[in-house]
Amino acid sequence: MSSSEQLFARAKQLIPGGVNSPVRAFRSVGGAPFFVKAARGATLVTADDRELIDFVCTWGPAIHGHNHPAIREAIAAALDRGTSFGTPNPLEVEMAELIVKFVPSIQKVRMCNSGTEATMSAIRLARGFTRRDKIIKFSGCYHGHSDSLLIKAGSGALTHGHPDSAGVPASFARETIVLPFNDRAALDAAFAANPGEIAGVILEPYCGNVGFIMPDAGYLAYLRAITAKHGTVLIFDEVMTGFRIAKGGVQERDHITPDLTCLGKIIGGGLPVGAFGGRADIMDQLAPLGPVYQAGTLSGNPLAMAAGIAALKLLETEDPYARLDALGRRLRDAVLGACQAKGLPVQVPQCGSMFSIFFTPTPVRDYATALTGNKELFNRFFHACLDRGVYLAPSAYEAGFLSTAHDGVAIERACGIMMDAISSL
Ligand code: HOZ
Repeated sequence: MSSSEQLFARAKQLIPGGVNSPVRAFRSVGGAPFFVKAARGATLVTADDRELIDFVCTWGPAIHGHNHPAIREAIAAALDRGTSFGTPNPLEVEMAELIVKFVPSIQKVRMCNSGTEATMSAIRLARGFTRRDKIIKFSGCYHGHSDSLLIKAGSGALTHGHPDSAGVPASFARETIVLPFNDRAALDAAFAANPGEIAGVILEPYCGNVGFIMPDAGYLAYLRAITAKHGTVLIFDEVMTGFRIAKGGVQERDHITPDLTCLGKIIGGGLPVGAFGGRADIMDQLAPLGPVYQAGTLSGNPLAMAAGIAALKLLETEDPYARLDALGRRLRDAVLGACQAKGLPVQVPQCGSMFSIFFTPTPVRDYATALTGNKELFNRFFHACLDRGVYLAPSAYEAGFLSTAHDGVAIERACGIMMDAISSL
């Protein structure tokens, strides 16, 4: 038995499914997960001493690669001063200043501990601010696992065939209207059918939890206009895209100003974190200023703030976005070329350091077209890559991520492996 197999056998005795987050269990792609004992740069080191080129990047945070020296030093320095104070600390202020500086729509920000907390709190805030109950989300968008949002959800929920989770009361689900992404007529109809009732519209402006999907030209501007017209709070979930698509996220790249934005992942530099922010008049409805309650023992944790500040400062000094996009295009072209040579229909949506691979002739622009991807073929591709030393997300419905560490040798090696994997299918 390998070390990973032994660890998984022990884990399954005590942890449901042997994992602390469902997609990690490999159930969708088949086989058993490997355990990782270390990571550096673009590489994971498994419990069995295999080295894998990693395109999961801890599901997005590791934009500088794993275990970057500047982030490690920042954490070590913070550790010397203490791990948690339960009082305001100076690093929270520095983090807030950086977020407000870079994310165009954010005037005030509140830190929390995960993307799920950020989206859950933003929804409550939108409801408290508008004094309305209903929200709109889009099928395939995943905003963490709170009750209002785990309906027609992507990511692990879709991967495991439960886009509507058990345990969400029907009465809660009734307050969530689910629409197809990229469909203006569906938006018009939902607002017409629920006049004065919709508190917020939440979306991943570039979807990353049903594979990677970009909005049609003008769609985000349409959303901005219709929500403004109806006094509805527009919430961008930029947990994945924030500081990744651009320093200021999709809103900076596409020049759209949402009312609230949810962040996570990169802003924690690899430690647990979340944040939500936006218009000052909305944010000031939060306790202690206003009536919308939200709190957290570890919110603004000094270690997470130190790691996140180091990660954001590196983005400021290195400005890696053109380089990351070139790496993304290199990978996309390699996959497209290999599939063309093999006669396999494929779609490879990519923007900057996010991408995904759908084995389908159909352009992917929403949940329904994402499902046209050949999942069985994806699973064989996934394992062919893994056997050769490249780790992709173990699901046909997750995005891939690149980091600044995927340059030179790593990206060329990964492209060669992926092309060979495709020719083996
Ligand atoms: N739902 C996460 C990605 N979209 C998976 C997180 C994890 O398994 O670590």
